[in-house]
Amino acid sequence: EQSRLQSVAVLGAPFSGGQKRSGVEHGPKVIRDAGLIERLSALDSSIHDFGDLTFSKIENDETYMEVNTPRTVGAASKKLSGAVSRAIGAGHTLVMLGGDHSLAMGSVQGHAQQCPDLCVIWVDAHADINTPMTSPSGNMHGQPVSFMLKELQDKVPDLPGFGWMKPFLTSRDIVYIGLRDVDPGEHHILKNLGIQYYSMRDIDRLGIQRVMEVTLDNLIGRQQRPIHLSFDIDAFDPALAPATGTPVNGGLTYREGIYITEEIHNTGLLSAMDLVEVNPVLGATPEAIEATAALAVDVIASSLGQTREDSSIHDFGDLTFS
Ligand code: B3U
Ligand code: MN
Ligand code: MN
Repeated sequence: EQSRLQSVAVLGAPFSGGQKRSGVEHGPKVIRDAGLIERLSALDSSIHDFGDLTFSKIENDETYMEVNTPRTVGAASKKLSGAVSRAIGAGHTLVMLGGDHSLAMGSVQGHAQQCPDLCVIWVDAHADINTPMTSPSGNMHGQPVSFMLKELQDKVPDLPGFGWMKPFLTSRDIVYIGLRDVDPGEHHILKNLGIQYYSMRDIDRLGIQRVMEVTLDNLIGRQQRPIHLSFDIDAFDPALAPATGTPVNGGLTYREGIYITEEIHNTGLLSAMDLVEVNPVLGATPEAIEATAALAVDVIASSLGQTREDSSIHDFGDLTFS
């Protein structure tokens, strides 16, 4: 039936202003070149490629309270937020291709405009919950979660470029998976707010199956609600995803990563996802770049229903007999 077909919108966000290493703005191109749209077209959904947003550089974007390029980052996320909100409002499941992880401020906020009761699963080596005061780098890709959380409202100053954004999420609405590089200030926030997280050590202890069971039970066990998956490719081990800005040893295996996305798909509640931090300029060889991009495609396809058990139906056409 036509109306039961899930409709997926793919939106590129070639933006790198949330950190200092150039190249991550080419993420959308390499993920597309790795065959994303073709792979999604094989699934039981209709695919709408919305192309890439364009972001303009803001001149004289001076550091503010040690935050780098706040106006540029704020304007990019504002634009992304509007596009995401429209796509979700039109009934699509949204796939955002980054770009650096500061973009999640825009994508999650835009998603929340349409779905105020959403919850977030943040798969990452990093917690990205520094405030401008705790950030060791001043890079906004290490801070997006602090801007979303209501409980941190007093801890996050009003930055130029962020007048459009008010905190909209509570600390009970987010779960982290894959953490292994958390700054002291971030750890303090996680503990203080009682935020649920599963570090790589927790995955070692519990296994990924149990981690997903508890994650989903906590977020959607009592009430069904839309899921926003924010997937940073650096959650994977650097052996699998070398082309990224801040690789950290000891990451997710391929099977752990895909198990996460399969379980999220199986809830039937995935409403939007980000795939961020693929940086082709940082791959040492063409093979390293292609492997990272192919992994990103696998993560997205699996989130949207590609399984390891049953490949989709292939139409071999008709034989002809003479
Ligand atoms: N926590 C550090 C490093 C970092 C965060 N996110 C990434 N790296 N990718 C920071 O700068 O906030
Ligand atoms: Mn991140
Ligand atoms: Mn990260």
